[in-house]
Amino acid sequence: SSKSTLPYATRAKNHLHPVARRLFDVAEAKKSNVIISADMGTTEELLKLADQLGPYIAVFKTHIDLLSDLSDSTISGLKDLAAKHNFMIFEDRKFIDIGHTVQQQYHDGALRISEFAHVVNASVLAGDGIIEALEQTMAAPNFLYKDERAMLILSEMTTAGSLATGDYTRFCIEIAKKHKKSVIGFVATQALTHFRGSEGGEDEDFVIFTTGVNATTKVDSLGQQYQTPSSAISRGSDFIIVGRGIYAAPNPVAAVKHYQKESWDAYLARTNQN
Ligand code: UP6
Repeated sequence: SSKSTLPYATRAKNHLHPVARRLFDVAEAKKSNVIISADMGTTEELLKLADQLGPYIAVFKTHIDLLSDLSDSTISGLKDLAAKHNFMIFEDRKFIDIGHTVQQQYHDGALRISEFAHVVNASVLAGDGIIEALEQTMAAPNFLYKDERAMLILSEMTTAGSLATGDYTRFCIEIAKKHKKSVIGFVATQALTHFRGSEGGEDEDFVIFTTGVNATTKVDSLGQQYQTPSSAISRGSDFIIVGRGIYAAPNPVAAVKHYQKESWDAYLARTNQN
């Protein structure tokens, strides 16, 4: 089969990377493979959403630069809620620059991403130097969060006309294979194993985070394209990322429970557990 049919618990035991192990452990413990895309404009809204939805999600995804009032209390509030509800944090920064610059953007700087985000993502348009640079920072002997940080390569995008396809996506896989110390997987619309050919290694277990998920809507007015939770999971996504489908619903808690159930059921079906 071209996508993982193993339970999260098994993958948690076998994975080489501590951050991937923790992701799978959290999913299994909470019976959730849902990531909320918390695209809020203020700290108050962000923390309120994290506290409300925390029990039902595996990961809280931020765009920390959307906040008009980012401060110490944003970062400490997020970290406290992550501990309270046992979720991980993914900063969807989409790093894309020369190595020297992304190191500064990741660590310290205005956004202090390395302090709060267990997972970040990067674009490899400029080659694998960006991955080497972020890996260097994550692995530095004096880095406070050593072994608690990892990254995903943005290997496909959900917008109409995306250029991240075909050979570009294939290149992302090659880079990921060479950087297993820091790269645990991809942001993609599906499992990427079909790109790898027959040699696709059994020792590889890339985690797939999938954006562009909505149970009721197909597109937005700016090129976004959606698939449903069960479509994403059945095509090999491990964690679905939902923004407006949950936070803009009349009742976000009811919505997150709906997404949690649909995508967990799809996971059980894919892994033959039901
Ligand atoms: N995102 C995408 N598509 C991509 C990459 N990232 O939608 O290819 C991000 C967006 C947003 C979230 O930046 O934070 O995922 C999707 O939000 P939505 O569910 O409200 O459309």
